[in-house]
Amino acid sequence: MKRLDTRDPGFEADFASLLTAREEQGQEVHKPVAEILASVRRDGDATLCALTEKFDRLPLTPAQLAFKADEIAKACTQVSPELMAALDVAATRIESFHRAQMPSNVRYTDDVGMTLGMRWIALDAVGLYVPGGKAAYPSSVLMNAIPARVAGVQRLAMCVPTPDGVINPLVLAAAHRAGVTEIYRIGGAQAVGAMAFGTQTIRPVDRIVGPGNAFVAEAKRQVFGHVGIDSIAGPSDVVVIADSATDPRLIALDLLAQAEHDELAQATLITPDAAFADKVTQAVTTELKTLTRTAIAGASWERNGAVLVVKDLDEAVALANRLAPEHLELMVDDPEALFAKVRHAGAVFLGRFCPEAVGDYVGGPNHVLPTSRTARFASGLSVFDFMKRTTFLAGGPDALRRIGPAGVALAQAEGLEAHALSISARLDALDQTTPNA
Ligand code: HSO
Ligand code: ZN
Repeated sequence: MKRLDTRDPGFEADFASLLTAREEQGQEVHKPVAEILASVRRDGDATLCALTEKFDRLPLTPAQLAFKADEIAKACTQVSPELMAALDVAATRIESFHRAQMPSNVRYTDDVGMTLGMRWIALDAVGLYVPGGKAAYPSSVLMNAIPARVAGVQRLAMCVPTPDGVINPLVLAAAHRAGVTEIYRIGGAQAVGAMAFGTQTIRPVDRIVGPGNAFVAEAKRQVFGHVGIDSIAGPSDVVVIADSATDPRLIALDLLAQAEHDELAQATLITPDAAFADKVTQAVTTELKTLTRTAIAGASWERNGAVLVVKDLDEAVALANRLAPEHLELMVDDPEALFAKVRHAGAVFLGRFCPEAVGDYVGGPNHVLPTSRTARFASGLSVFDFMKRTTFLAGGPDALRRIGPAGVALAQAEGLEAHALSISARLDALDQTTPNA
């Protein structure tokens, strides 16, 4: 953990090192991924079955690639009623928040008599990648799938690898609750290829979303352009701004909730109170001892953790804006006053009783958020990721008379004669039919 004080002369240099992105371990994956994608494109299901046997030790026929309805129903019965109820609380809240996001179409008639507008239309088909094993978060299935369905996407295909045939039933239950329409037991670059290009049994989709390992991320990069993709997530981070009135243990737990995700995760405390900073640091050490994921959380805190002591809360928000965190907690008396000054953050959590973990599961806003300081220009997943806009223009003779000549002039200036004639020929026709107009 790094501890910095804005009053120290070396502060700017040390802070700059916090801003530099944490690099993922370099893995040369471009070539193997390109080969897998080419093979899926060429041999379809045969490649999917062969690679699933190779990587997941699971021999399948093409007919077994998709989970059957009764397998999904059975998974739901394996989940405890309490957990099914919790899933429902989360899903219901995520659904209503994303429904509130739905945009309105634009349509108006202007002073020259043209009608202009923009219509939002859902994508036809979306593919959702869900990692296997311990990285499979049922909450992320809800966060990716529900906005797509709310946006109006009719076909939502999901791929999840099942190493040795093992699947977390809660992942299937979450997919079922979220309205996923097809689920395939495949993973890796081959799953991304199948969704992008289609195979004999899997129809292609228009956009692929969801987190994955280095191979999945690279596969998404390589199919981009042929289909849309979501942004490629880096390691997760949180900035907590806290004054001394919060229990230091609660703040320590918020930092550790981030740290336990991954050794590369980054948790940062910003506080105007140096003694409080000491207490939180001690509490982190104490709590770390009892966590099940001590090794991961400890490594993250050790390598990427930071405590910044500032002169006041205004300076705290200014630094948070420079860090452009994925998550920002405002654990202070008047969080709204600070929030007014926040410009760069993926998601903000206001108030001492509103920790990020609530937002990870049951808050309602999406937990798929811009990482690695991309909150400077990017936003979390939303219904907009599953829709596109079509603009339109409607006009008659009067409007063409008013604005057509300017179009002709610009077309001539660009040397595009057919463009100019396309407009001027219509103006001529109007002159002939209504010579006195
Ligand atoms: N904090 C993660 C999401 C998550 N947390 C899933 C728990 N499960 C990235 O926003
Ligand atoms: Zn989390």
